[in-house]
Amino acid sequence: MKKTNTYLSALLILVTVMMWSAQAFAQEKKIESIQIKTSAMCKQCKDRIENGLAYDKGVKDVTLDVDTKIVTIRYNTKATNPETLRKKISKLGYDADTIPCDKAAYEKLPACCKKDAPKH
Ligand SMILES: [Cu+2]
Repeated sequence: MKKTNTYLSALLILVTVMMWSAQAFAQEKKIESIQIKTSAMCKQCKDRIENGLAYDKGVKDVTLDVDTKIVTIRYNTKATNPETLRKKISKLGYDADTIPCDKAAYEKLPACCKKDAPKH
């Protein structure tokens, strides 16, 4: 009888440990990278978008390439998602893939950052 109890306790501990690690695994951060096409025109746009996103929930880092207008964002999939990130870019006044720029935010951009500005 005593032996059975010891065996059961050991089994119980094992199961508990397994459940803990399963939980820990589920909570583990998952970092993904996404590339979003924006309507950025210049260095100012780059700063505006990078600074605008850098401190957003779940964002690990943001890099915008002015030549290709593509912003690369590394983010925690548990804290944010591509749709939220695109909407945020739109709110900053820029197109983000299929989401058009927020009109009011776009109007506030300096002339050199407007989509019809000459390349500079
Ligand atoms: Cu600009």
